[in-house]
Amino acid sequence: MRPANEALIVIDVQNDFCTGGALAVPGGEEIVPRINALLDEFQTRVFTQDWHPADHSSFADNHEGKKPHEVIDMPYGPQILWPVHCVQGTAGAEFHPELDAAKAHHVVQKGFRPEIDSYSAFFENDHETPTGLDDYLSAKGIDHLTLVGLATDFCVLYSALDANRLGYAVTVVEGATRGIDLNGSLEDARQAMLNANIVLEP
Ligand code: VGL
Ligand code: ZN
Repeated sequence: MRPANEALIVIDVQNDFCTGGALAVPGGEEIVPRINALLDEFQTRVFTQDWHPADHSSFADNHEGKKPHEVIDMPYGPQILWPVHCVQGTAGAEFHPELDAAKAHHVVQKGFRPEIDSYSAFFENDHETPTGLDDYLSAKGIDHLTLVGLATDFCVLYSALDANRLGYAVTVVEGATRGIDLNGSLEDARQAMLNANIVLEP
């Protein structure tokens, strides 16, 4: 068992990010057994859940003439457009059925405001509006986070960088992540995490 100052953060292991899902990450479901094994090592386990309304501004379908992976300018900066995914209350938004989700102590739902996306477990994409996770962890005296989940180059990356900026020691278990890899984003993500002194474990 890890000490009480450590927490496991399981990012977006949801059906829509697994094979057959609306925004499938190659091999997304392969990480589930590894994550289930890790859960028992940690005294604090937090899961995040991408949780969008149907009219969410990150969906290409909600922008006339736009296709997934095109980039638009939002008031908070550039935003990649995605296929409709993880719509609140749909099967695609549920955790993968083999993930031991009952072991979560706290679930952070994010991306529920139509006008702003939220990749990070800590802040929306304006890098300002907090999700409350920092307060939750700080109140427990947690200062070391291990991150796993989907996708390495988006929600895991943003969560890891924000956690690092907030002063947590951050480890990403790469073998328990999978990436989308848009235009080299997976290698860029690895470099950004290494530059921030985030520990990448196999
Ligand atoms: C994610 C794109 C859109 C992720 C979520 O979980 O990495 N990526 N929404
Ligand atoms: Zn999303």
